[in-house]
Amino acid sequence: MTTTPQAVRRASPRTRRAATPPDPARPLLPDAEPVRLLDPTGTPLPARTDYPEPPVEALRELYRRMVLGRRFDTQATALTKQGRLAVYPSSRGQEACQVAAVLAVRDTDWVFPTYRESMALVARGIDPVEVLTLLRGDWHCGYDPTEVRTAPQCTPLATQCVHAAGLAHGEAYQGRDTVALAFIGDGATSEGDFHEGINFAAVFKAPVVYFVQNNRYAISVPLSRQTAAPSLAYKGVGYGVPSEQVDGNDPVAVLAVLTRAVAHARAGNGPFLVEAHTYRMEPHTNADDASRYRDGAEVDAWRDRDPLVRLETYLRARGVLDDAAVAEIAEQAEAYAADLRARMNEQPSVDPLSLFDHVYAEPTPQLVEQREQVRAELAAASDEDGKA
Ligand SMILES: Cc1ncc(C[n+]2csc(CCOP(=O)(O)OP(=O)(O)O)c2C)c(N)n1
Ligand SMILES: [Mg+2]
Repeated sequence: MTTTPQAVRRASPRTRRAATPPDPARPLLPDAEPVRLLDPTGTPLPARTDYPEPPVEALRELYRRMVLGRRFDTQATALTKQGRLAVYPSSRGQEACQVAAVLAVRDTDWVFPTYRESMALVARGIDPVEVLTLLRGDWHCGYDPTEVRTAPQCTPLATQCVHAAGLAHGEAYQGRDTVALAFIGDGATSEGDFHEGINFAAVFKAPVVYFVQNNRYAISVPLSRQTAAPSLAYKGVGYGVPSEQVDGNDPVAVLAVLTRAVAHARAGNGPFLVEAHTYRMEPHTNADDASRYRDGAEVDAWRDRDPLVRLETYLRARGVLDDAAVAEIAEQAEAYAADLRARMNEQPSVDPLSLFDHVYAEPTPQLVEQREQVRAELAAASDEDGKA
């Protein structure tokens, strides 16, 4: 018997449902709720098979680096008040994101930070004085990016998204399994470079994890004026990129979600987008007055969701962190801050001619000429000083 069009129309609801093709966008969409493994009091939530809890040793190391990171952040803010740093964008409150991100990748992977990520860079093991060189205004970048496989901190918003796509594509092209992790702010997802970067990475299946720290503000612009999307993670679907949302103040969940995102990229499945919901506790930088655009009650509500307290409570309850360990880590953090203070008090010696280094692999004739002009002016000034 042949099936007539009428017979198809009369088919049972079950048959009709079976005939509907699966929605190809569905697997790309994030869960409607951010992934969370600890509640705000540090109590574990039911285990999830899709996001297994990271090993306890990784969580203890996460805690240690978060404590060091927060101490570094407080010290850097103090250095701006002492005139030792030109500017500092604090990431206090974002410790879970900053530290879990660098723990989720290998030393051989590449990280693409913004100006906000100083804490992530020290958590990656880069010398804190080298991290602060840019913010002291001494040089473009204090560390050797190729040595530590970390791009210079990007101030032009979202440009790192295309750099990460290009690097990841190049590494894959040469047969290496390097992953690139690009940090992005909520505001930067409105920039063209974010969209161009993620589209390129998707088309060429470049192994990039785009990690959006949605800290609710782009300087004074709140999220509600930034996007009409249900969440920033939904920006992946239009490019064919799977995504997930995570509670950015739950350190265990951030590490679990990023670990899976990195594995997805490394396995050759292309980019992955993660949005972490978090909050910047301090002003945009030390030069900003946040009380002009957000009220104290909002800040207080987020103070109660402190990621460091949440992880400490959990690890203590599990019996894998005690008073002695907490005191020892606090002592390490004090020593770290004291060393940073002492070294930042030393007057930096910067060769003005180094301004021309590394602009291009081969300097242009104009740069060679300008370098010679500066050299001659400096020599003349030093002769004048000698005569005086
Ligand atoms: C292309 C570009 N436009 C504007 C700016 C000025 N600017 C610096 S930081 C910032 C806000 C960025 O907010 P967000 O992406 O949410 O990152 P956050 O500072 O919150 O970490 C703006 C507009 C810039 N640096 N680059
Ligand atoms: Mg922001």
